[in-house]
Amino acid sequence: MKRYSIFSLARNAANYHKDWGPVWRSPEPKAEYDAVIVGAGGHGLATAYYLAKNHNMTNIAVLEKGWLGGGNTGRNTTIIRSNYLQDESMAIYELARSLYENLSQELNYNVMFSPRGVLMLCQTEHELRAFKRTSHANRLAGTEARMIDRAEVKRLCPIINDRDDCRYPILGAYYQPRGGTARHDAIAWGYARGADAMGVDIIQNCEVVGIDQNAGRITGVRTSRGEIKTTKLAVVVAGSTTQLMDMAGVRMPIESVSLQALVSEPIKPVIDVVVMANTVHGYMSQSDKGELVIGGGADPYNNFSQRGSFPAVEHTVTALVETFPIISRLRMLRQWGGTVDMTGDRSPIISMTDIGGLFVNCGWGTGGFKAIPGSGWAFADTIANDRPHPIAAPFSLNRYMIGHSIDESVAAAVAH
Ligand code: FAD
Ligand code: PYC
Repeated sequence: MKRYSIFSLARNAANYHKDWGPVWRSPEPKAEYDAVIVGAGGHGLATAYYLAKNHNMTNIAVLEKGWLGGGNTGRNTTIIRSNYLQDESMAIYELARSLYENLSQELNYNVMFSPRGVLMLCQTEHELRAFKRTSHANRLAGTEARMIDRAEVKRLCPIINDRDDCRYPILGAYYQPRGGTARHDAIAWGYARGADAMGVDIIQNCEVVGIDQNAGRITGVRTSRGEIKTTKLAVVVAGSTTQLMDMAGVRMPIESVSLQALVSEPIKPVIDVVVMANTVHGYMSQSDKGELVIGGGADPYNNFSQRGSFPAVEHTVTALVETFPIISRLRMLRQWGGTVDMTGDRSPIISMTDIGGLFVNCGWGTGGFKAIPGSGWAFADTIANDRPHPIAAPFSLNRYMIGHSIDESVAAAVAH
């Protein structure tokens, strides 16, 4: 892998990066691979990276219909936390969060992990009780997080409205000090560069249009750039999961909806924690550029739109303004949407299928960015060994057949 010294960085900055080469190759697809991953979002790329790194599988391809990181991975608001309710969830989200801690060193790429702390506000008695319950569960599992009172919320986030005479007064918060954010596209780029350096072919502008099988086993895929043979196929396409799995004849318990977000004009630093206000359906943090990064609930109807809509901005900002009066003075700069893949229990699917060699990783819905390193780790192990990794096992597809749901409708936070 090419490394840059401080001198070459300075030289490149001075000549506008004119001599900076691409950090991953653009190979032509080969006729055959040991494994093919569909989707170059964070989960697909992390899976490729750990397949190569942990399992020595390097004759693999990641096929992406657009550009890598151009799906939800490049559209999300980057909140990282592991304060989920169920044991199965805590295991995978905490594995991911702990891998984030050293990811820049692991990838030799600055992913800007910023453990600035995440506050989940309690603005009703019911929310207070629900988060107390989560806090007990998390502490039992060894996750570092605690309930804090209104005064501490105000100390951590001085711009918050801590008055009593409002519709949703702050009653406290559930605080995970080592939750935070990371740079979203750096996660995609870092994993892509690392996987490419180990020999993985990342092929952009290559849409999968058909899945081939024979006698119940995967034999290959048809793509916009020709046919590719493989006996192991991993579908990791978030909001497009139903269409892809349909090509293999597998019906998925997934609904696709748009989740939108927006940023304000850049301002001086005003908030150095992430705040989620789930009762009013909004959340906010500040980017390194100074923009307030703001989001709300998912669109209330199924759709595949990746655009923002004016009513969503209006709704989200109106909901948040009582808690953060400062935003009434700000201009909103841009907005966008991503197609998220929702399951009924708001937990992901990391699974083998009834078709030999067909694996699927999806259902992360509004909250999969935080899980990328842990999901890639466990999914790669599942693919390499043809059996579910212990952390992935509870998230298999058959939980919907036996009724073992992993209900995370509260922890998933933003409304959906
Ligand atoms: P994606 O990044 O969407 O990648 C899937 C890829 O598959 C895409 O690049 C797509 O082009 C490709 N693809 C689709 N069909 C085909 C095909 N036929 N052939 C080839 N390629 C194909 N999560 C958090 O943890 N914290 C947050 O704060 C957060 N905020 C969010 C805010 C918004 C506005 C949105 C939209 C999402 C948010 N999420 C958040 C959720 C998070 O972004 C996703 O769960 C996560 O990025 C999913 O990653 P992925 O790799 O599975 O999917
Ligand atoms: O999963 O924490 C989360 C989240 C926040 C906003 C969107 N998803």
